[in-house]
Amino acid sequence: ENNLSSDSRGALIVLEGLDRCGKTTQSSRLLSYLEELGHTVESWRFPDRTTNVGQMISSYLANKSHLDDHTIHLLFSANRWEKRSLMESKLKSGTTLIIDRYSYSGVAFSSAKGLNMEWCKAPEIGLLAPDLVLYLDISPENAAERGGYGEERYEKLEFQKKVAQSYKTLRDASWKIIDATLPIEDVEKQVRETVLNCVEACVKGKPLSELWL
Ligand code: T5A
Ligand code: NA
Repeated sequence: ENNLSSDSRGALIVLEGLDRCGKTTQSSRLLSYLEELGHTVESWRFPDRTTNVGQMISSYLANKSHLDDHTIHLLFSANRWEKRSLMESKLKSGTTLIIDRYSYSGVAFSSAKGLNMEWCKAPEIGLLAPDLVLYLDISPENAAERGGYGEERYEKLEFQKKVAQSYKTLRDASWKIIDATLPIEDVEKQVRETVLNCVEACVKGKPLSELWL
């Protein structure tokens, strides 16, 4: 029996990786899997493009508006802060959250532009710390081959190489590295095993904690 959330809080599970690594695909599969096991679970993503802040971010990513690098960094962070209290209440009421991108994306992408990493981390301090970060590991070259990049601002091979380097410096004990170059079903298998092995142990009796650890 796998009780991720019985008589305890939900787990905060984050998926991270380069553009095209397969986060969206794996989030929805993990959601269905945990639902089938009887868990209360929701799938979220950042940026949350539905809010006012999220619409500014979406316009920036589509190259329809231009913002100073620091300004857009703070908007990405604000977009997480506007969901923080809901996130906390969901987790405390036993809902597990699967989140497609989080603070690690915020820091990895902005620092890849040359912004100071400590400066990038500062506005994330006090957001909820994930119990588990699934890093979908793929080389920038491999990711670029997946149907090619679209029009979004960061979907460029040279930039993604810098993002991959930034991610490496952010790894901590909550991270599990998943081989994202395998077929979708094999990636899914690794994700399931990691979630079942780690999350119950992570969450049992462990209070919610805050970034930056
Ligand atoms: N950003 C984000 C910041 O700069 N700061 C921040 O704080 C945050 C939160 C938007 C951008 O914003 C940046 C990062 C991003 O550049 P987004 O909307 O999440 O972020 O966009 P992406 O992450 O780029 O979303 P993608 O759709 O490109 O990638 P996914 O979700 O990782 O990949 P997915 O699942 O959609 O799959 C991509 C393609 O690959 C195929 C899929 O079928 C699909 O065609 N695929 C596979 N092919 C072969 N083998 C597999 N195992 C495959 N898995 C999926
Ligand atoms: Na995506």
